[in-house]
Amino acid sequence: MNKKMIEAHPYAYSLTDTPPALIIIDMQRDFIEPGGFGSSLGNDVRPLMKIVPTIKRLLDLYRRLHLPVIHTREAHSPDLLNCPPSKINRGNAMLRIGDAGPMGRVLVDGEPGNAIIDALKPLPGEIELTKPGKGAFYATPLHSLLQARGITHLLFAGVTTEVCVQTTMREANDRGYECLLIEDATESYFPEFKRATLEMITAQGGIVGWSASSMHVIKSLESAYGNP
Ligand code: TIU
Repeated sequence: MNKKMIEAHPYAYSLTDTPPALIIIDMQRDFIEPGGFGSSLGNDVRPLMKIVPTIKRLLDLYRRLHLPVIHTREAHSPDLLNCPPSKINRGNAMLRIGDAGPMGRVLVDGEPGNAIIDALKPLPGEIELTKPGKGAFYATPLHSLLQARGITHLLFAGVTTEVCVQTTMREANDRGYECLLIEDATESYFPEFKRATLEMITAQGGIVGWSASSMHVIKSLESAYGNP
């Protein structure tokens, strides 16, 4: 394996001199803890906790090597003006966006449930981006933030695999980014949807991008960007 490659599916992912950004999608209490938006939609949120140590390992590596990290949160303004009625009214949720729940108003910026979980809390200086949609490019400055830093390669972690992670990866792919989804750093309420997403992203020669294990990602980043 070349020094600047990650062993990946469907084939090796090439790194460049400009390190890939780690995009950590929506690791917020609303999706991961009982009583938030995820459970109000009828989901068992407990399986999502199991990726936290893996994401923490990646985050620790990124911090140690001073590589770029971007945290996202699905969040609406308190007046809900950036939340279309279609999103509020969709489905039959016990708690709708903007309603008061056990962790404050659901999916509203600044509420306790909207915060990123303590274990993965952004450090001062790290970019924490709020997004009103499922994709992190829609109605956010993400593309310009990345362009300003010359970043062309993105590694993805977070939840949920088939909703916000996949949507963001597809948005990024269409904008010309080389995208890789870290297999054991993403999770879904539906194991079969996670599996299907990994397959559909990497099918057809990597139609949306690559996937790799955190072990291979960490090993390659250490080798490419760590101290010699
Ligand atoms: N419901 C679900 O699976 N996901 C979301 O609503 N948002 C994210 O994936 N972050």
